[in-house]
Amino acid sequence: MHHRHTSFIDLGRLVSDDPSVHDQDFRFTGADVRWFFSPLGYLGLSAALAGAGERRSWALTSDDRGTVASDAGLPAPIVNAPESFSRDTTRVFSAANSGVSPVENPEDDSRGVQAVRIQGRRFTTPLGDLELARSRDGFWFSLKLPRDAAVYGLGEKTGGLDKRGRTWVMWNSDDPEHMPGTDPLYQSIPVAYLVTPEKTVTLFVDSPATIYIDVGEADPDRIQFEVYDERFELYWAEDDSLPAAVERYTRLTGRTPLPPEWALGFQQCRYSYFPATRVREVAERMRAAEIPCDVLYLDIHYMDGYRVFTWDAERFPDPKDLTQVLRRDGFRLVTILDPGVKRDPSYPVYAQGLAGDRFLKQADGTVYTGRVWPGEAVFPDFFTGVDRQWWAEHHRALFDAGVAGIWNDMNEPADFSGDELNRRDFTVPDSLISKNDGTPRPIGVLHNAYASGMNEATRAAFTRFRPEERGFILTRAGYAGIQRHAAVWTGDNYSWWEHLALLVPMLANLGLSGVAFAGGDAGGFQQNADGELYVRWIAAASLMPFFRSHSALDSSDHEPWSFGEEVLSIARRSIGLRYRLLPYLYTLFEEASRTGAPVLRPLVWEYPDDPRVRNRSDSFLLGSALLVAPIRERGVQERSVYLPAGRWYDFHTGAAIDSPAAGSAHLAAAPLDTLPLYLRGGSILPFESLRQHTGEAGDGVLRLLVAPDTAGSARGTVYADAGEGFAYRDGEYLRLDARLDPTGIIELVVVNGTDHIRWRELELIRVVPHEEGVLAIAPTVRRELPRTTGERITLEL
Ligand code: MIG
Repeated sequence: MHHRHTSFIDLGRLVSDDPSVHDQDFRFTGADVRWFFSPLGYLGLSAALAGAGERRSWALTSDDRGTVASDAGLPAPIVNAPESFSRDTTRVFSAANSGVSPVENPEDDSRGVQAVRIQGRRFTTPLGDLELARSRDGFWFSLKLPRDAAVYGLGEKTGGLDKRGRTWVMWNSDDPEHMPGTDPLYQSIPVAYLVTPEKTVTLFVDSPATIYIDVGEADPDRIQFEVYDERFELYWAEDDSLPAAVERYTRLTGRTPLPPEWALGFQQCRYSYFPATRVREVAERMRAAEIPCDVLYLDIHYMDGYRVFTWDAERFPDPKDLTQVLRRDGFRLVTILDPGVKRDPSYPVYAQGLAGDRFLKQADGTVYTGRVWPGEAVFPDFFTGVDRQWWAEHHRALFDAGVAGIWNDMNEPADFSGDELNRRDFTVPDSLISKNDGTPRPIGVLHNAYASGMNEATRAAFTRFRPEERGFILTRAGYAGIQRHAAVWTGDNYSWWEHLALLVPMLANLGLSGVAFAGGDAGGFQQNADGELYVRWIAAASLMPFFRSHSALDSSDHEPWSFGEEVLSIARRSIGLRYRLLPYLYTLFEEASRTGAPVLRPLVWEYPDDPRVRNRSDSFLLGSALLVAPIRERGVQERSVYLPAGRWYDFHTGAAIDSPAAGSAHLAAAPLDTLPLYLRGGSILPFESLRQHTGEAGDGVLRLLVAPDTAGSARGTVYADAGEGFAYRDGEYLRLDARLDPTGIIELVVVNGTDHIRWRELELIRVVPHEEGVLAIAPTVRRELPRTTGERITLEL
């Protein structure tokens, strides 16, 4: 990756300032600067070094690429001609360097303090001021960062919810030993939301090269970007709210497609389950122990000598038989894939790839050989369409065997021959060349999109071999827009309480960055969980979008039964709660696929005016109705839970808690078997009977838990369909809106009806205090489920 350098070049003279020649676009010596309006309402800045060609954007959806010219009746993107500016700035401001002029401290000191002189152009735009300069390998720009703005987004980052006060790096890195403060990690999503109570400003920088983003670190009043690329596009928009900004951003970069319902079930993984008999044992044990579960994983040991798209004939003599046996018992099998292809002339994937010129090369034209699990390995050129198609074709070996989903690992890409100590360089050399669909480019400027190309290829494989299925892909690395192709897991965490706590802000910001379908290895990947950590983690992860338990090769077992009877029975209840709430979760995923709204939300999403939630990530919201407050410390049996204004119901007792306008902290009892969980007054929550996997029919009853607010009103919605396939696109789905008014009348409206759902009856339950929890109470009203479009029913509750 690019390490930060200190040379900045004057952007140069305007080559021509005749406005009739360049309109609002400027050509400087050395760079072209172009303004554009995106049809989605972004003001765009496109900056390119002279001679930099067009390039494919890995972030954007294909139908959102168009731009309209500034003369289409839209305001001028800049208010006056660009002015020159020159300023000295220290890279990091600290007590140690305060008062030290940059000139006295021109190079790195031991703490990384640098002094740089930036000379460039300042533009005044309708959205604020922007400073732009050329750097040796790309561009630097900065914008005003209001003091009262919180900064969210930036994808998969460590740290708190608000990313202020630090410089973050975009560079996909494999760091299996990462700490709660490590940066960068596996994903690079360069979108930032500057949020004040009045408005949200979105800044999205479209470049898959190294980007440093200084969020008010060197200068608390500026957000600064250094892009190590010959060109980038900045998308800049202003919205009234964070949800509106995320809706706009996900219209630009795409949304998480509706997953098959089974992918929302519990998933059990291990590095590695083998041989086939062991996998069957795990499946049988799940059923015997009554742990609801839909998915088992095969990690790298299923392959023949770590050759991708092969099976180890001894460990898995009949993979098709295995998937069929598992399937009869309600399990899907997901297999891992790595990009590295073993360098072995007798291995067809390698031989054909070599013959077809499918691998990354060195500048001298020879194929690059690195080192991954199979030993010497070569790396497919995922930036090139025909090579992606070639990769997709090889999935036949897995799909023919009945594999249901693909897990793409190591796709930063990790390369063991890189620098083991500096994980940013634990990847292929930047100088490798990609054919890049006919415009060869060094990998160093495409790096962050490598995994996006791989996952796009996997999508193509589903389209090719499983056209009737929605497909399930899980990826470790990715770039902006990755949500269109794959779910994301957060890589190699540890069985540490700190990593459990970290998941909340990390997943919240991933969700705001477009990735609704995300989760972290429950129980922790590295090292050994004890029963307490495991059970607390399972409780929290049960209510996170992607729910998979995993553990490393050299760790002890992390299955629900690995920690004794007490843990097993608590885990059974936690996982069971997820299954009972699947109608709600599925409704949230449908919303995410349509609007981009995250499934896991920071409190600030729902309570933008509450200053006490602006940087709060000790709890989260699942959709808008449930507040989850995980236990994130050892030995703790209670915790403080902040409840924003309004009525809340303790999910375990039904007790109502009224939080005043300013919000209030509430002391929650949290013995080992209790996750502090609150239902928001004013919501109507869909749930159903317990199933052991999503292939079961259940008892045929859809239940709505009605939780009135202080005024006695509530509303909610249910989306349901066949759970797999695409018939929903032709109207085969149920959308039911429910509304309780203060007189106690509940109105149900079938916005869209279908018969192709698993419920026949509807039960309405009004939340009342009950010592066994709000789901335990007797039905208030039970009747046939309305499922004809336009049907409207009123009932007294
Ligand atoms: O370098 O395939 O993050 O989930 O179990 C380790 C073995 C490679 C890293 C993944 C992890 C997976 C492991 N992989």
